[in-house]
Amino acid sequence: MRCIPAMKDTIVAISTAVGRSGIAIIRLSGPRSVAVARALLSRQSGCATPLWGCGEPHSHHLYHGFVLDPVDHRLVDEIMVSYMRAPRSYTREDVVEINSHGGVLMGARILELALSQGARLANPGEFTLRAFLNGRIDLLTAEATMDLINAKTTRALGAQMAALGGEAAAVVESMRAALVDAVAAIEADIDFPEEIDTASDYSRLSLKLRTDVLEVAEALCARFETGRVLREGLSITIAGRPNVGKSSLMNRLLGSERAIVTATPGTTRDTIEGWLEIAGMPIGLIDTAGLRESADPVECEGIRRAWRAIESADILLYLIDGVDGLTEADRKHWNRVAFKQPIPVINKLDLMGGGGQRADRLWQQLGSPGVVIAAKTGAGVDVLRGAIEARLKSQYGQEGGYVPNLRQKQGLEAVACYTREALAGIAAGRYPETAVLDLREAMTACAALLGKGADEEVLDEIFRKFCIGK
Ligand SMILES: Nc1nc2c(ncn2[C@@H]2O[C@H](COP(=O)(O)OP(=O)(O)O)[C@@H](O)[C@H]2O)c(=O)[nH]1
Ligand SMILES: [Mg+2]
Repeated sequence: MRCIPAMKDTIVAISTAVGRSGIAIIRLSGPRSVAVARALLSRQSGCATPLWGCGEPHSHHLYHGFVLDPVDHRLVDEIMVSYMRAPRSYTREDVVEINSHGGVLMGARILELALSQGARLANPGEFTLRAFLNGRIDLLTAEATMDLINAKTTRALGAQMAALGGEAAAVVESMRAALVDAVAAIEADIDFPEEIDTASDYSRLSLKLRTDVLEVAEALCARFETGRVLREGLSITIAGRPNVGKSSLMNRLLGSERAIVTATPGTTRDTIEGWLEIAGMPIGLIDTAGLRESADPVECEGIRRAWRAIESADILLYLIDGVDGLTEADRKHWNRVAFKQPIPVINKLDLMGGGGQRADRLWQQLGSPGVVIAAKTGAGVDVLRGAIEARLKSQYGQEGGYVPNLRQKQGLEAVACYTREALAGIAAGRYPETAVLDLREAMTACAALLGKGADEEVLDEIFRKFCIGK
């Protein structure tokens, strides 16, 4: 386990690199940030003339200068540099940020020079950890920072921005406040029972606990699944007999020639995956080997993998060749995949005379309407995209708002569980002392969500997943 490091030292990391030739940012945080930077910075490129003299540089001010090697005064890079005096910085420590224009290699050289001046390489997430330990952000916001960096899609971005904007912390704070109120009221009743109209007060208190704590926690837990989908993406598998156009559809949806398309049945031997975004969600699209009886061991393995991809799919597209119509094999497969509630898709519309009528007959046979496309020409593919989008929305919930991660969901479950327990106790007329104990546990769970009193192990687990430089 990594220990939470002492914050006395000054840390440095190269944090952002836009492409190989883009701008790298070297960020220093800690009491010696200015001293370390001062040793490297020069006003002139040809000879060492201190950029910052011996006084303190202006805070929140952008300087132009050069980095020179402090040993031989050779020019390393032309830079822009800023200083953010504590506590008005990301970490609440003295922060210096050097924008290197010379790209990643130059950035790495500046990082090395900073290390030679006594800075220490930052651990993953250590800047954000310091921001948290110094009380600038709560744990929910810290986690949102990380999820933001990892966000693959605009919708994931929106959810994390909600947490970053303090929405998550505000919700948890308000649950905690409601719990504190309830505990205070019950304790007052225990201490001065004669002053309270117990029956009506307890029913009002229970109602408030139910709406302001229990239902809020439960609703957030329910959003966890959406969060999983946003973070990890979900899978759409395309399945069907050989040669119905699965690989053509894959390529069409991805907008690239990802899978090999030929007129030879059995071309796709393995599952092939590509990524796309629909309705702001990351989707792993999986093309599979055509389902049929085969004696070829390689193809058999491919078909076994196809079934596995079908079983683990979040959404299944079952593709039917519109020219062949529904074959006996299709019926068998359709029955076998029915538990997945697949979206049936008829392909090769361009080759179907009287396409509409034939499709209607097919939907009747399947007992489920679907989408008619021509993967080859792209006809109907937008309609299919729309059908997938509708399915995503009905299965994975509404847009926007804060979505908890696994740690947060477990914390919210604890809040809900203890609150439920307290409510049951109150309803059953048990000793109010036991309800207080339960509500205090729920309060502790809220505090833990915000990172209050979090122990080293918990913090270590959370910040280990950050990238270096954040
Ligand atoms: N005319 C027509 N041909 C198609 C269409 N979709 C696929 N094909 C052809 O059908 C054959 C098999 O396609 P492919 O995508 O490899 O099918 P898979 O075996 O299911 O992956 C290829 O020759 C494709 O060009 C379509 O919409 N219209
Ligand atoms: Mg194929």
